[in-house]
Amino acid sequence: MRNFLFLLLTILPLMACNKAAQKTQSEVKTINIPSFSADSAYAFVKKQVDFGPRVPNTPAHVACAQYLSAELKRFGAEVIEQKADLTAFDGTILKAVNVIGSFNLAADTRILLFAHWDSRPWADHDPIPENRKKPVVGANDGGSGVGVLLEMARHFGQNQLNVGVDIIFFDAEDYGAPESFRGKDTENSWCLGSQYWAKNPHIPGYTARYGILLDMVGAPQATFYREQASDYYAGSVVTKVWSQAQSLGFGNYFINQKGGAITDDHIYVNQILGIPSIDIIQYDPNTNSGFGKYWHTINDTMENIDKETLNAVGITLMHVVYNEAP
Ligand code: AHN
Ligand code: ZN
Repeated sequence: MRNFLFLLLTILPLMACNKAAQKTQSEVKTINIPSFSADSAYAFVKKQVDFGPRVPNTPAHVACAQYLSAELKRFGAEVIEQKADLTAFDGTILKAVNVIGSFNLAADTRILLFAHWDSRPWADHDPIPENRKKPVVGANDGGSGVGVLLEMARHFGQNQLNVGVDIIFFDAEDYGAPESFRGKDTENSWCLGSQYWAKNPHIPGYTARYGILLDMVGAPQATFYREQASDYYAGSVVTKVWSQAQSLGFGNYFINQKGGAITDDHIYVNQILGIPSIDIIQYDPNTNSGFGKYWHTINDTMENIDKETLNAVGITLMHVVYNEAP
């Protein structure tokens, strides 16, 4: 009896599939999802790293902003460089630039994709004390999310989308107060670029169906758990992305379990603009920080970027975006 039930349970879905396969070509809605290239995404990460650390108020930072803007334009986006003087926790005025690229501007339904592009001025989690005043190269922390989004943008310009997509590269995310700093409101010393944009969106009244933040999406065998604020504000978006990943065979990267609660750019997009937004962020339960062993160290370099991880995130998000109905 149990065998029979088992057989029935396995055969029934197969029969259902078969029926779908018998549909004529015209009945089946075919969506062509352009093939995300991990090699290309990797090259976009490397290009950023080659400028040097993208620390605000440095020539490398100015040059990289220019590069990001030019690349988005080259891919056919409408680009806005949103400039602002932002005050850091220590009083430093940061010459910040949020780089915004829009595709399919006529579409009312919009998806927001974002990552921070600046790198941290101090590797304050480096195990070697003398490295802690050096800047973070930020191949993973900053570079990886932007690299994946640039590769997606390359396709957005060439393959018709059903929805509008806005890509924002936020500045001044990683200028947050070090743990040694004893001051008030250190929590809000992070994510200055996204806080500014959420209070001053590039289009007054801007909204989107949902937002997806990519943060540290390039480490070998990275694991992405359901970040707690993402689940609170946008649980259905988390489920959409994680199940898409699962069905593409990337369930070893996207773990369908509760992760940490992270202060990141998505918090302000959720709280200030009310756009349900999630954070795809590496979570490694086996490290102290939870962010992997090279986080905020001088070893956050290209040697620790893996194309397989960029591939898993990029292909998953291409499916999510191209499957979105208007
Ligand atoms: C805090 O450490 C408070 N948030 C982590 C956000 C972050 C830093 N992402 C990359 N670098
Ligand atoms: Zn960081």
